[in-house]
Amino acid sequence: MALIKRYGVYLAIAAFFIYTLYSLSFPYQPEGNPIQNDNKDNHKNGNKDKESSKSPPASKSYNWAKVPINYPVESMVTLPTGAPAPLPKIQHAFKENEDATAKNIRETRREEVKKAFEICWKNYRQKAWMRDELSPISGGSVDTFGGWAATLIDALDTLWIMGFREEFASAIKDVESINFGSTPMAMINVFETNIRHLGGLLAAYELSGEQRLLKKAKEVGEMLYRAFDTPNHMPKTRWDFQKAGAGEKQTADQAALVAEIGSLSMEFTRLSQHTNDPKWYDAITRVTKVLEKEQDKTKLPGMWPIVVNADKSDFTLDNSFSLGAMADSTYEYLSKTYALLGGLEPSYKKMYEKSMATAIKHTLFRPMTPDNADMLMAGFVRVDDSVPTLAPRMEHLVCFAGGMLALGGKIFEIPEHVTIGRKLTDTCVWAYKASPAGIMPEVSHLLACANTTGCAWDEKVWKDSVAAKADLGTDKDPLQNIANLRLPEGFTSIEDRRYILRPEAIESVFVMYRITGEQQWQAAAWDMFTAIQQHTATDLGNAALLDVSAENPPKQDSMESFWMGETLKYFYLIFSEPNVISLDDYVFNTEAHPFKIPKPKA
Ligand code: DMJ
Repeated sequence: MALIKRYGVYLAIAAFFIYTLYSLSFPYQPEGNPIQNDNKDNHKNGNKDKESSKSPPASKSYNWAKVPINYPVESMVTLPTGAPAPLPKIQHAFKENEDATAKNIRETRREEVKKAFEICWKNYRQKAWMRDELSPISGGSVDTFGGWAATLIDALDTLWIMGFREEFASAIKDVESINFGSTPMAMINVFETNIRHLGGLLAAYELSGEQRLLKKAKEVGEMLYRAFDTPNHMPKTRWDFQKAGAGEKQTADQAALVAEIGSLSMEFTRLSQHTNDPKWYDAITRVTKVLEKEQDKTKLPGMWPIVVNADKSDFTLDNSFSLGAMADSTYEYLSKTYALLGGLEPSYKKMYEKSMATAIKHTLFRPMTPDNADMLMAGFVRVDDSVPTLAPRMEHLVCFAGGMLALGGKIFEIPEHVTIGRKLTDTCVWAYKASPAGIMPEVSHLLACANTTGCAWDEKVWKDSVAAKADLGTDKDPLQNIANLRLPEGFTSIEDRRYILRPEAIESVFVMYRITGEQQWQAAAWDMFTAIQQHTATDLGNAALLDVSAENPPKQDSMESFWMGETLKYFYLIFSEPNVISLDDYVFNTEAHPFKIPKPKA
């Protein structure tokens, strides 16, 4: 018992520390920030940001392929051999002859998305080239992920898919010049480097066949491989690059976010497949084996908690579970890695089925909304004394789950998952529509029905829940106070009102469209795109928003690389012909980089 108490305190501290780190990477700025609220006064911000825009000095440079390994593995797990098994058909059987009017509308919309991308690309090239991000209001630039041109690498395959072939070709020589052996940053986020840089380079290589990109992917792979050089071969997640480069011994983290441990399998598998070097597949298989071993031992068997002890390979201590932030892509990668391995590694299927059975049972709730729509959302579960309690939380990040379940339902032929995927995606589309800006907030809570089969809208119940939660006290006019909270009907609180150009909602809408062929998803996508463009577009690109519940949301001088790598790519693809990056041929990594699914020989 004393041990449990000690671990409980330790975990709480570790979780708080990690959550703080996570929040710091997406800092909230108050509404009154003049940088955001006075776009006319940009020159001031420009000056300020330009100073901070100077490239910081780079560190010593390491040739990662030659940095000695402290804990070599005794034997290597190799890629499964044999002919890939055929996957069931994923995409809807689209008609060859598209109606002329529908085609015209679709193509016009696709071109609008392309134009938005082009503005961002040109300004990134002109004002922030080789830096991680363009600051879309001031025209400054920042380094957030190693200083290795994150936006350039993240956007490469989007360039290719959108047909900007000259820009693609002319960018390659600059990609070649990126030095992954050196960084001005103290710590490297292994997960982000993996999904953005390694994923981006691999997908751009696959699409173009350009060997120089595979060479760069290998360089990133050599670097990331050193993060696995720990006694138990579990990776460091926030990684001291300099110490590792100097050959210092390292141990895996005692408190790591499960998403940062569990979302390396697609890229590492793919790198081994392309290089015929098994070491990356070996590295990731060691993590997969721990996930498999721990899956039934956690406080919510079937799912893994948000914080895990990688150093002890113990994933059983934390009591928080979610399909959303800090866990998300661990679940996403199960079905997709299965597909990438040609269906030859059954453990990914088993883990998908078990984890989704638990998630469906414990994390889903039906929101109570004025139109009584039959929808679902995935919330946040805490387990105390073996009793799970579900909080009806909604994150923008969790909106990927609709697409994940719909795709998993197709891959593994589980129709119920496709139905649930649709209902989850419906809630995200509804949340966009319900918000005054037409864009859903980053984090909120909804009013949940008592069960997932449904309940009728009750305005009084909603208002009472809002009042109780907000502790509106004994003010004379509690209803006016509710209005001041600026909550759309059905929302009980909004904890984070930002929209930081995230892709998850359009990602699921895109998957639902390709799987069902229903035009309603294109219509929903267009509403989302027009709202996002209306509020986020700047002269130089698109900016994150601070408050989507304001009619004119104030902007933040930030444009993460996933806007061009991921969000705009999904918007473009939903208005493209369905055979462009077909879901029958590709799986997307969690940063929307498409990898080709191996097929059996005809
Ligand atoms: C992206 O980097 C990836 O989609 C990741 O899985 C989650 N966070 C961002 C986008 O919101």
